[in-house]
Amino acid sequence: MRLCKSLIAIFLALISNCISAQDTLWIVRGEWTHIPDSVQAIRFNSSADWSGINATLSRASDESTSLVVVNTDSLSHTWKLHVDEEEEWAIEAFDTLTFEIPALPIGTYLFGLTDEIGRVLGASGQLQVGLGVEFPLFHWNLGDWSVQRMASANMGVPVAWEEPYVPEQFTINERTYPATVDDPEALVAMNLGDTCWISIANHGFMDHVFHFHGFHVIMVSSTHHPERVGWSKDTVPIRMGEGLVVQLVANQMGMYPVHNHNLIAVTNAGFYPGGMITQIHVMP
Ligand SMILES: [Cu+2]
Repeated sequence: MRLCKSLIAIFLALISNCISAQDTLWIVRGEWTHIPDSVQAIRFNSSADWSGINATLSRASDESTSLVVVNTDSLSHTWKLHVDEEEEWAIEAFDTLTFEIPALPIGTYLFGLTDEIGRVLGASGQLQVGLGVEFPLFHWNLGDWSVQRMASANMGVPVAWEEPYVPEQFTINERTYPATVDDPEALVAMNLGDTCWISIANHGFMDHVFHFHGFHVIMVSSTHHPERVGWSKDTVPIRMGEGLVVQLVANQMGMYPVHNHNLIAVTNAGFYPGGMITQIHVMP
């Protein structure tokens, strides 16, 4: 009887594991209304339904897995998982393809469309490998946006990459402050004495740097600066295209801001406060 119960428990655990692992991503186009100027955007979504928020993939470490990508857009795209070999894949309009995700060590990696429209319209998410197992996990996908450049790229106008880039929106998980603190993935809420990991990916077109108030974080992994693993810092640069993981120990109570140290990036179209600000809440 007991054996039977444990077999049922294992079976249920297997089923729930299958359900929770995101095996399919949909390339979806829609109107992005999370920033004040609503604009046409493209996302990697976790279902065929449009969401302005890019999906997150989660995989165990050191295990190769597969991923199905469904392109619901009327344009063909190319996409890439930004790991060592930098292999680029093409997917035709309305096509469905299966790809292999290689075995990877613990860390945060970026994936996203690489064709000009797909990239500028913001289809880019993070692959979390071996995270959320030991400690609770939060994640921040960083983005910077020129709405005018998005609108003209969407009309097929080639991007003038050599011209000055003046983004006016700065997002964490495709939201600007104060909406960032309504996002349970971006707001770091913890109990005193607990430890969490934060998985950060810079999908934007410029480098960013985050300042933590009240805490130093420890670098757990970094795609661009592996030599910094183990460093304890209160200010963390995240290079364009970088994925990194930091560990935060809630050793004091209270509410603390975390923000981009570049002051233009803490505004919404020039108005402060906005952009890349979130908070750490430590409760008793
Ligand atoms: Cu600060």
